[in-house]
Amino acid sequence: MAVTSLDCGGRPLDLTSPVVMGVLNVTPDSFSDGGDFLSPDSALSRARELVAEGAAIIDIGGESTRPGAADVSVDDELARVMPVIEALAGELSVPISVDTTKPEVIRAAAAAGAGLINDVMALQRPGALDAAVETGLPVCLMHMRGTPRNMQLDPQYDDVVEDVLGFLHERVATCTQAGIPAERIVIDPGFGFGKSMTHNATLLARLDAFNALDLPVLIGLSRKSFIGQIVDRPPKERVAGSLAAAVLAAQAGARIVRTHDVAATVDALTVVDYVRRAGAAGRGQ
Ligand code: 9MG
Repeated sequence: MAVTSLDCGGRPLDLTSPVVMGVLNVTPDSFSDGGDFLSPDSALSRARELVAEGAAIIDIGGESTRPGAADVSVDDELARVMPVIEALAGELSVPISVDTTKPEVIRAAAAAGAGLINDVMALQRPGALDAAVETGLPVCLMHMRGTPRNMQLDPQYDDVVEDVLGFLHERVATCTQAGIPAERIVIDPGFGFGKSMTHNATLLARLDAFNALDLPVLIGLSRKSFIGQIVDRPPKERVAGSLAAAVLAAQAGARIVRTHDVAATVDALTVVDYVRRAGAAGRGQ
């Protein structure tokens, strides 16, 4: 991978080892933690906890992207995320990512000190690409088939890996042509976003194919229904299943793991990285 560090608005995110992105949903309706951190005070203390547990970056979102989620207006999304970003940007030692698809939120969050734009629509909403270019920040381009409202209604692919890779390849080309250099681009296959159980499993089994784009890969599988259906557990009891998926992803080369369960994921990735480095150095001979 050519990119080993991201400049998140002046805060570096070192990617020489896999890192953890802590999830902070300031929403009433996210599938796992909806409503838990809706008040600014509870969101701030959760962010501090995530950093203390070892998160290298915090992803703050004000619009649920779970299947069937309702749209949120620009004003409501700004009212949810901006007080939290404004309060945390000057305080946290790690960069803040804003999970949004809206140009107005991209601009406001960047002006308030956010360091990365995490867009589940890969900057396809009208105006989003221009807004992202203006900020000069790195972006995470995620694949989604459909919209959160309809994405799980029988998604179809010819070859899920080739189709998702092709989409990301096209979005990366569009972004670089618009003025976002490759050094500022992260890609994400979008687990759970318009994918069946088989699609998700195939993407995870063949995740190493995404290294072909020579860009950092981010994955989000934490507590998702893909894990829940395998282990037959509700969201807050899917930690062990999510860790297994995070380990498989890191083994395949994923550099950023988005998770609700930061401390456990940091430990799991630390073990993966230790073993990888020992293997690379030829220790134990
Ligand atoms: C906001 N959000 C929810 N799930 C996600 C995932 O898998 N990847 C990214 N980049 N963002 C996500």
